[in-house]
Amino acid sequence: MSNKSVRGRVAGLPAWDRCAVMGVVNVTPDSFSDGGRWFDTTAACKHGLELVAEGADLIDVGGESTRPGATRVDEAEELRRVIPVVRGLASEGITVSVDTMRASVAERALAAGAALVNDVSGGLADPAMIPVVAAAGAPFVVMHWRGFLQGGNVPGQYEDVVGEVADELRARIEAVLEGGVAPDRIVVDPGLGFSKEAEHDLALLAHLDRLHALGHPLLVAASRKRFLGRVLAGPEGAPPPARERDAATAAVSALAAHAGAWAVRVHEVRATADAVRVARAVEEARAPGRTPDADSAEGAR
Ligand code: PMM
Repeated sequence: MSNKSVRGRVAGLPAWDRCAVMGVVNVTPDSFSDGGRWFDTTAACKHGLELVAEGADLIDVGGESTRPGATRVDEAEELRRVIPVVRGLASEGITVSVDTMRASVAERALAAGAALVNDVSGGLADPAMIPVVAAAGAPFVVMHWRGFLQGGNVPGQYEDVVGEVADELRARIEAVLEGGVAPDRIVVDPGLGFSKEAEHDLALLAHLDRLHALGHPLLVAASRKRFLGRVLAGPEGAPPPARERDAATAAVSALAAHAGAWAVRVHEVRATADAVRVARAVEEARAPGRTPDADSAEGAR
């Protein structure tokens, strides 16, 4: 997948002919940009359905905030938050991803109808995660988060952030493959904002081609993140609050789609749904009739 127009396909998920839109439903009281808004099952399911109506292709359901300083929720509480929402959305025919670092939550979510496991620790948080995902034959998002083992969002020190993130992701991919997850079910994610400063996030976005060279579809999750606040504020200004970063998020969605990302993960779907469609139309104008996935993997099952 070194060609930037080839975004790949993930076995076990539907095939989209453009960059997919992953809408976020955080069933948490404390996530950095939407904490507390969908903190009950009914509100969370309703919000997921709204995001699909606005153009989301899949919905990522999470029950634990990873904001700096957040304390971990216990397993019972995470299950209580996540499982009914996964079940509710999956029963509506929606493709659901579960955002969790716990194997038990992943396992129960897959049984409740989730199609994809999104683990921000890349399988490091829970040694049972990779075996559970492998046994279920589920697709798995491997995200880069160097600080995880050092206790969370410690500031990252990088000489060459793109090269180091690529190398560290390669090592995680090898571990996940060794654990029995099929190569065509692995998605990689640079982990924007996770132990990274604004300059690191921007460098990664500028060089998505080097992450594509890892040979797996790429998920880009820039939505409302700190680096966008920094860009919008300029060197001296105060960053706008998270919920005023949606236009900037949509700009990143267009850039990521144009660079060949498989999917973008966003809180506000409508503008990003438009952005990825415009990116697709421009691609089509460049090479009429050629879908980006035409020459990769076997497609949805
Ligand atoms: N970021 C957050 C949560 N989950 N999952 C992936 N794969 N990549 C990310 O960058 C990521 C994530 C941060 O919290 P949010 O849910 O409020 O965006």
